[in-house]
Amino acid sequence: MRATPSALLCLGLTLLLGSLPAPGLTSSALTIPALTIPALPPTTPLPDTLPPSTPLDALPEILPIGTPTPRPAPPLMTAPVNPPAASAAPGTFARTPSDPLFTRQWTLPVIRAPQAWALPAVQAAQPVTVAVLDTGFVTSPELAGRAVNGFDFVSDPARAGDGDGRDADSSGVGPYAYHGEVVANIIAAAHDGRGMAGLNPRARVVHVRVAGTDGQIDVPDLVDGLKWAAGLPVPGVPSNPNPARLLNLSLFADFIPLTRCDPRVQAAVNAVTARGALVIAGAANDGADAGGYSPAGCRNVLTVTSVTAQGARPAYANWGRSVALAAPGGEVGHGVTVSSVSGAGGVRDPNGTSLAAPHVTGVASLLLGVRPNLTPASLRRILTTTAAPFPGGHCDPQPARSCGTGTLNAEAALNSALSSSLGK
Ligand SMILES: [Ca+2]
Ligand SMILES: [Ca+2]
Repeated sequence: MRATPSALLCLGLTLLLGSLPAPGLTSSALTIPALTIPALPPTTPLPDTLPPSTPLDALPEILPIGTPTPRPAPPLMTAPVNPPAASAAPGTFARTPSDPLFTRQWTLPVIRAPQAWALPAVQAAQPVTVAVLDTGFVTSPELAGRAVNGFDFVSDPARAGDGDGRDADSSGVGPYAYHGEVVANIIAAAHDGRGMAGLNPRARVVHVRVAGTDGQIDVPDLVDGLKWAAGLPVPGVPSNPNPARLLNLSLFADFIPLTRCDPRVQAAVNAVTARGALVIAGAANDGADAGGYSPAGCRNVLTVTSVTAQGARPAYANWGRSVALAAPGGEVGHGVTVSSVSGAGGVRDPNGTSLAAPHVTGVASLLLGVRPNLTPASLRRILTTTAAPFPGGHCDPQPARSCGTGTLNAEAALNSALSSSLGK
C-alpha cells in the first residue's frame, strides 16, 4: 500500500515486497501493512522544477574506465567484528538438484537454468562476488562459507533496530529481515540436498544492509551502500574487502510524484558502473511505468520486471521503456517458492519484482563465472538479446506496457557468452 498520490513527497525507498507475506504467515493471510512515510528533511530540498526527461535509449551507457581489471574471486574477507566466514569451499552445480524444494521451483525450468548448469564451462565456473543491498545478513546454511556480513548503512537509529546507526554488523533486524535472505538464496543457495536450489551455488554474497526494520530505505544510505558494495570509498566507512561486480537491488524509491530517477541515485549508479559493476534492479510493483522510479528508472540500471510462467505481465509488475527484460516473479496463487531461516523461517511462495531481479543477477553471475571480464554493457547486451520473446511478441496487450526484450533465458545467455571471446 502507499499513500495517495498528492503533493506529499516521500523520501524513503521501499523493498519490492509485492505480496510477500510477513514471516510465519502464508501469502494469502494478509496484505503488507502500510509503510510509514518519513518526512523530507530540510537538508535535502528538491529543485523547483524537474528537468525534462530524456529518452532512455538515446543515452549512452557509461563505459568502464580503461580496460576492466580482472577480479579472479579472492577469498571472502570479513570485517573484524563480523562472524568469520567458514571455509569458502566452492559450491557444486547439480544438473538436477536433489534439494527438496527444487521440484517446486518452477522459475528455474522457465529460464532454462538446469540446461545452463549442465554446460561444462558452467560446471567449471569461477566464483563471483555479488552484493545484495537489502535487509542485511542472515546466517544461512544455504550460503555457508559463501556469504559475508558486509556493512550496516542504516543511519537512523530509530529505524535500525540494532541500537545504533551505521556499523560493521549488517545483520538483518525486524520482520522484513527474511527479504534479503530470500533474495540471496535465489541467487546463490547451495545445491546440497536440503532446502532450495539457487541459480549459482558457487556465487559469493556480500550483504549490504540498507533497509530499516520498517522495510524503508533512505536515499543517502542507498547511495553509500551502492558505492561501498562496488569497492568505492565511502567517508567514515572501512573499505569493502569484497567488492562486487553485480549489485542486486530488489527495492524502489517511493517518490511521489513518481517522475524520474533521483539524481543522487543516478550519480551513484554511474559511479559503480564506471567501476565495472552492474546494477540490477526490480522494476517495482505498482503496475505503473517504471521510468518514474528509482533505481528502476535510472540510466545504466538493468531493470527487471516480473512475468508469469507463460510470459505475461502480472498486474502488479511495473513496465515501460526503462525495463530491460523480464524474469519470472510469480503472481497471486503461483508465487516463487523460496525458503529462509530468518524470522519464523520456512518455505514461502511470495511474488513480486523482488523475486524477478535476483534471477537475472544469478544468471549474470554465471556469465561472469565463465567470462570474468565482461563489462556491464556486455552483460546487459547478452542478457537482453538472448531473452526469450514473449508469446505474440508482447507481455501485455497494451504496447506501451513493455516488459523489455523477453524472458530471461539462462541457457541462451551462457551459450552466447561462450561463443564469443568477449570478456574472456
Ligand atoms: Ca546499526
Ligand atoms: Ca539447498
